[in-house]
Amino acid sequence: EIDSFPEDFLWGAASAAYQIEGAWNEDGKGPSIWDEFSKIEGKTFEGTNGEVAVDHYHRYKEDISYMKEMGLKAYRFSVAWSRVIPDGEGEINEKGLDFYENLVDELIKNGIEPVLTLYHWDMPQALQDKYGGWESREVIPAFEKYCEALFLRLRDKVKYWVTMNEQNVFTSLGYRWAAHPPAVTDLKRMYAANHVVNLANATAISLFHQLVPKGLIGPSYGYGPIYPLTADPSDVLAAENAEAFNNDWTLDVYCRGTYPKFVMKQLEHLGIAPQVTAEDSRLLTSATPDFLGINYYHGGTVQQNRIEKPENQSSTEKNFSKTDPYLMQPKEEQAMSPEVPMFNGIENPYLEKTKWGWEIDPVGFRVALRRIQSRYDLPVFVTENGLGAIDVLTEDKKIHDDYRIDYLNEHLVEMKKAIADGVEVIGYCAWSFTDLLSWLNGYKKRYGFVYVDRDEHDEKTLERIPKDSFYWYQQVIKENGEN
Ligand code: BGP
Repeated sequence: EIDSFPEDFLWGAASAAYQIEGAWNEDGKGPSIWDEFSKIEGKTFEGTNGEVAVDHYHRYKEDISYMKEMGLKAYRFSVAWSRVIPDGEGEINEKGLDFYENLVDELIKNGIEPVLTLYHWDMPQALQDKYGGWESREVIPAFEKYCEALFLRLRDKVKYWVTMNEQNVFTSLGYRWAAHPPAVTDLKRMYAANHVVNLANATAISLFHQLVPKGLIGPSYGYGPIYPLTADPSDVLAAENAEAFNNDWTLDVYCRGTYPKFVMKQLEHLGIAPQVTAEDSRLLTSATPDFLGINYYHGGTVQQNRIEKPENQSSTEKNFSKTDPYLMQPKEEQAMSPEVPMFNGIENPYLEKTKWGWEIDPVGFRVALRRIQSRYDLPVFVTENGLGAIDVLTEDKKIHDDYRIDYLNEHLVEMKKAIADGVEVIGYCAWSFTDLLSWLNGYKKRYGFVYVDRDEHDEKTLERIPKDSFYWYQQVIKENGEN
């Protein structure tokens, strides 16, 4: 039947190391940029951090027992680089590798397919200090060594691998909005870092294809389709421009090995383009992902820019407001942005928003999947999608999160339509399995199917309590999405 989910569809849920593990300095783990960043006053929500997080490091067996109860087919997690190589490039810490092998064994024992993310934003602090992190090509061999250690240890057990999580988001939050480490506002450095991440991604994929021929690997990209505000051709052009800057800029490199010419020309004109050598181009075109991971939360809407370019632009640091990572929304104060004359982010009058101002747009999910299929023709793995909300525990210890069920259900309906449209989707990982640390919103903004009893600064009992959505998703999986 054309409009069903495939038999072996991977119904999953996702997480990331810093957001769940805790045990930040145990068993030889080195500090990551997030361990350090969260100590800087005023940087994270109420100064909250991941030192304990939801203590998954010590409770992974309990967490997996809930996954089994739910009937989960796949679980996406990330490896903390500084657990495996504490200073990022030196000695391998066997205890770090052991933890992830034990986790993988426990998943497999319970019939759950592990999906392993190599980089979910927690660069070893030592590499940030020594080389400037992703800004420097020196981190590429370090990343390769780290990947090799994991490929060799886990290649017989893990089939699905993700290289980079949302490079568009971590580079723009790190270098454009100064909201994530290294917390600067410098577009030249942002584009330089993007290029190095692309090279590291391609290096990891090449090595993987040599060492793990039976496995599948790809990056996870935070994708949101761009809409024009009106049918005014200038707004339509603005949307094309925004799509090129926001999405093609990264996805073309992943899937075709080339940067979009239009964006490159603009960056060259402004003197902020990355340096791409002939050897870089050879590497980028030679390493193609096996699938494209997509994290979908929402897209964005733009209109032609109506802001006059200010005279005497200055490149001095501006007080940028924290903004939505999924859409580069050039504002007046962003005088140095190449996007300023080309498009202007604007509210979509047709869409409702979450408490955190994220648009709720299930149809956009179908649009996203279709666009990816037609532009890149690669299988898609939905590696994140979910609703952040304030969940209230009732007196009898229940969470009635019907809002989350509605949100997820609407997205599944659209995903199913996209599959019927001809998009090859191999799996869907809801964000997230348990509640966990939201990078900038602490433990207030919850996403999990399983509630975790803790507050910003009070670890309380860390008890796990399945929410209503847990039982709903259990049923979805049981019926293979045919509800
Ligand atoms: C994605 C990240 C996840 C997760 C999610 C929700 O960008 O890959 O790690 O955090 O967004 O974001 P937030 O916690 O900011 O609501």
